[in-house]
Amino acid sequence: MQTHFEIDDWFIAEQNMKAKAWVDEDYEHLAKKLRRRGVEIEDLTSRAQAFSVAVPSWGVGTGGTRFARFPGPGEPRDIYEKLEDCGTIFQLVRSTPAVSLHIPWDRPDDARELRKFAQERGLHFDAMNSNTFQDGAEQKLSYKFGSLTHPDRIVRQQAIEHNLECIDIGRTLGSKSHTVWIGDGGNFPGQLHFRRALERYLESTRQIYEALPPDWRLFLEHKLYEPAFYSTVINDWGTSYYCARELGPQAFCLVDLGHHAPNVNIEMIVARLIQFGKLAGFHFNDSKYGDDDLDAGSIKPFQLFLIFNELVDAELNGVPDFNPAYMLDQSHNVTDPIESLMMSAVELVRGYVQSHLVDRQVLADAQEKCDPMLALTTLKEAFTTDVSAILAIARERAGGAIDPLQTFRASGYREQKASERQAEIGTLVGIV
Ligand code: RM4
Ligand code: MN
Ligand code: MN
Repeated sequence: MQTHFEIDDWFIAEQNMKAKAWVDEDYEHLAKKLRRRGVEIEDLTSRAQAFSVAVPSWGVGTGGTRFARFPGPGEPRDIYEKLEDCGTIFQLVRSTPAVSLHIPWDRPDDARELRKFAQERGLHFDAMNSNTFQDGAEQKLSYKFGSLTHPDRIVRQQAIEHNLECIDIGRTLGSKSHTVWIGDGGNFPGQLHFRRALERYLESTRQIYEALPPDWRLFLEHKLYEPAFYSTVINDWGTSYYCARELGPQAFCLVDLGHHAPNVNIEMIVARLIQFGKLAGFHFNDSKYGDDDLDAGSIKPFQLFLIFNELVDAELNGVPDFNPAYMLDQSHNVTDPIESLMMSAVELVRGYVQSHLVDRQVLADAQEKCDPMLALTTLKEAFTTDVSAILAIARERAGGAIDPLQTFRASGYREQKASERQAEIGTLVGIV
């Protein structure tokens, strides 16, 4: 008797048969159009197949806001069930082979066993994430007034040790990076001594840095506000860059798209960090107002494209040691998290492939000849090209679904999980 429902590969193949003829026709047509522009479609399809983005373990549960959380049916109740859902996302879209864990939310009893469980689903572990923005059940001292920058040395020590534990777990899981995002900051003017708080941050992160295995990277994640509403210690990329430089060559700056003030030119921040050799990678999501954690590409798809345009430019330029880590970091409050994560992954591959369509020579000439209209239309030509057929064929060739959303819904996966995962998991307020 099978107790854990899985989508069969033959079911995916059967669903693909229904859409295959139309997709092939679209693909052939697009191939012809691209050839006119001197682009070989197969190159783009291989690039689409090579693209990968990590899924956050906390993204497969329904998120919430400060006001409420409305759980969906069949939510994963533990890390094993979360990995099952991550496995399903991977099976359908094929571009999400890695999972990023948050400790203590996903602290494994047996990290070796967890690694094996993931491997059996074709998954591996991406960056570890520490959590010193909440008080955990087994924790002695509170982070209410800070963690790595807390005025009390003993609290800072506790936060440092938590980060060391994350690295330790990550070693067993085969992870190669550790992300530090802290909520430390002040809610009122005068609450914090700005310079002293940053000094403490550096002093604490230095101890974390020193514990890194030699082949690991440390990712420092900035965010302008929330939970602190007046001042945040690591509030912007400049502060993050300063700290990464102070720490050393294994420290980099992570860009979460939601962690900037509205209208900030994020693609330019990306270019700066590439130029300074300090771009760690991304937490992809989208937002209208702040750290809304909406689905990637849902509000500002052109911005997403422009970010990929910088990344592809660096890739094609052969920028040394250019190796950005891609991850989704979203909170799904009103959608099925599996559907959101699948469709977000698809949007990232779209931005990546479209960026490869930019005629770099024409763009460079337009820049040199001070022709902003030609520069913009060159970008727009790539951005407005519908590459959906390339994405679909790339998924199909890798054994995934031509239409992941329709295939997921037709499989009855969520309904099956709703009956398998009966236990009440609560309606707590919060991000997860
Ligand atoms: C933060 C930040 C971190 C994420 C937490 C849950 O705003 O984006 O990366 O781990 O939320
Ligand atoms: Mn993030
Ligand atoms: Mn965030």
